[in-house]
Amino acid sequence: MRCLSGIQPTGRPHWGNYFGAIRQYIDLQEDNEGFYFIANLHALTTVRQADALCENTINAAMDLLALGLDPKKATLFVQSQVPEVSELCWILMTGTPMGLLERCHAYKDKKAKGLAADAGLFNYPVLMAADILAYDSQLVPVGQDQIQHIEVTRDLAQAFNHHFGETFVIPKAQTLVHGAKVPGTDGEKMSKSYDNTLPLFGEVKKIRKQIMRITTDSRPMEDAKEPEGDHLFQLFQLFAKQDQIDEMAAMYRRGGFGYGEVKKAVAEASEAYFADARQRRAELESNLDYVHEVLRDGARRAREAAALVLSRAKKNCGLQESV
Ligand code: AQP
Repeated sequence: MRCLSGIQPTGRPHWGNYFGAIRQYIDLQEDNEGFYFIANLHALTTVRQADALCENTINAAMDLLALGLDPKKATLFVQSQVPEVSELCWILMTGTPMGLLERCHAYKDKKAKGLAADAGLFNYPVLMAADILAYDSQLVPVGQDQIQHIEVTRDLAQAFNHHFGETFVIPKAQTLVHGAKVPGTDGEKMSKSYDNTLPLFGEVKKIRKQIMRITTDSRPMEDAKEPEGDHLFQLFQLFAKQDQIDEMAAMYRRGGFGYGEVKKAVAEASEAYFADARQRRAELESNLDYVHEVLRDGARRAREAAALVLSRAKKNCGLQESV
């Protein structure tokens, strides 16, 4: 199956990005054809410093490689290095109803907060549709927050196919049961813009402090607590094995424990879980030529695939290559 997904270079990746999406990329690369990209065109709507965007982009590539994305099994590339996608975006935009985009949550939420939204944010779902459709993607592994955007992709592809004839493959989203919506330190969805993230990489001591600051309820220690619905328990679940999860759930139900104990368990489990990736990340930092080579090769392969779909779309809608 052909799989595709992207991650924005808007800052350091967090547990939500990994357990919602990146872990799926790594699993899927074994038996599928994967295209994974650093979404720098999307990030340009929020990162407005050129140096920072460049640095974040290469950092995101190192993060994915360190976490286990294998360039021999999957194609890793930078979005802006495939200009075919931007051309396809325009073609899709010509048939996109305004109402469809007005209903999209990224834009709606920003408007609701009274923040200024630009055309880039408004049209974000169309560029995302182009990203997905340009590679004939069948499966899009993502977190729950992206489901609506994939529905938009499906709508746009179906409308185009209906109007101009069979052109695009209709993709499906895939989310995981544990990980579709990872909570942040305040219990809301973990998100860079809510400032409640726990990063994958960075100073261990600093991350431990952030874990110790996770908000909890103020019920007395001796009270029994329900594990389900408790965001600290949900974070523990991401790292622990089933017998450890069962043990922790029983401890919650018995009561008589402190949340500090759970936080310590989360810190230890997460440090052990990401230790190898941390080591690989340090090695990649001193091998930047390799990272650039992977991205160059990835862009070449991605362009080849996207050019085929763009040419099909242009032919079908009457934009002949030669007249
Ligand atoms: N909390 C989350 N739980 C599960 N999955 C998540 N994803 C993001 N947050 C969670 C998934 O990570 C992938 C990459 O997403 P992105 O690069 O678009 O990152 P993002 O959504 O911009 O991350 P943030 O932190 O939420 O940034 P802002 O605040 O800018 O929106 C996607 O598959 C996403 O579903």
